[in-house]
Amino acid sequence: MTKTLLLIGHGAVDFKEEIIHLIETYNINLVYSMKAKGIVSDTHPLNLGMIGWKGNWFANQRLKECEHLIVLGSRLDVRQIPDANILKPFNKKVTNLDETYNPLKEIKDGMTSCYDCFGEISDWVSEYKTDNIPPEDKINSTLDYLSFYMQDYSVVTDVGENQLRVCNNWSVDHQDKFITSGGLGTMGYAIPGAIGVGIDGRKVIGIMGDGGFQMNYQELELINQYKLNNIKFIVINNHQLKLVADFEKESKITNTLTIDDYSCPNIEKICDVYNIKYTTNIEEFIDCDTCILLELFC
Ligand SMILES: Cc1ncc(C[n+]2csc(CCOP(=O)(O)OP(=O)(O)O)c2C)c(N)n1
Repeated sequence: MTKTLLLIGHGAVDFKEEIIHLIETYNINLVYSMKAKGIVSDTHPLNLGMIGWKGNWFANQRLKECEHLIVLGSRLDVRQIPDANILKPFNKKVTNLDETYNPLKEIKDGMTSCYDCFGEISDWVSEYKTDNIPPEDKINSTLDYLSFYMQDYSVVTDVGENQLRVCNNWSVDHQDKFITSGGLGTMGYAIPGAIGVGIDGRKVIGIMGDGGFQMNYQELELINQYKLNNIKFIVINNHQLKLVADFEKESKITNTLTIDDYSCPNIEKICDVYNIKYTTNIEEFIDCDTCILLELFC
């Protein structure tokens, strides 16, 4: 029995139903790249989560261990496959369906030839999906808790560790509910991005780090001006530009200015001048019916 795994990227966005049909028919696990989050609900038992640098530990494990990786709509970006050797162990076979033909279109057209590449029904499946690293992390648990109680909200992430925390711990049931700048990696995106999503009344939460917050917090004035009470914000304040700091450490770069030479002003005071409610209390954040900013320290 071949250990088969399906990896989807954003190119698969229009094929939600077909993908669900395939993984359920062949009983295979699914992993995804960042931009494909939500195409298949995070609560689907065969969905193991996001792969890549700081992705879901278990999804990455399965990526390494599988014998046949079927890739659909993903460019196998360096953040997803940082080391091409991941694709080599066990003489792994990689079928990139994008490069050949569009199999799901064929399914839509009533053809069945695409099923050939899936082979036999697999018994190499797992429903285990919550093993993020570190599993006991308080911020990750808070995001998980909030996503459960705020399912009617969409999330807009900034760039950095905060973004990856959301990818791994904020459960979404639809692609439209997860908005991120993806490969563009634009810090400062979360506040104006959330305004863009929420301007017509949609409930939305912008989630960012303290670095990203400092790049565009002047846009809070727009919230104040137009009384956009359907928009909320979370700032994960770790007093550093964490993602780059981690990258520098892993690359053995010793002058980590992202930690040592970085500072952040008092976010509560900034909220005050923009007339935005501020809290560190999770329940107050959930219950509040006006715009509110939750600061989580770590
Ligand atoms: C405009 C811009 N400048 C710099 C970067 C490079 N960069 C990517 S992540 C990151 C750190 C982000 O720090 P913060 O917003 O505090 O989030 P954290 O990683 O700490 O969660 C930096 C500097 C970028 N992506 N965009």
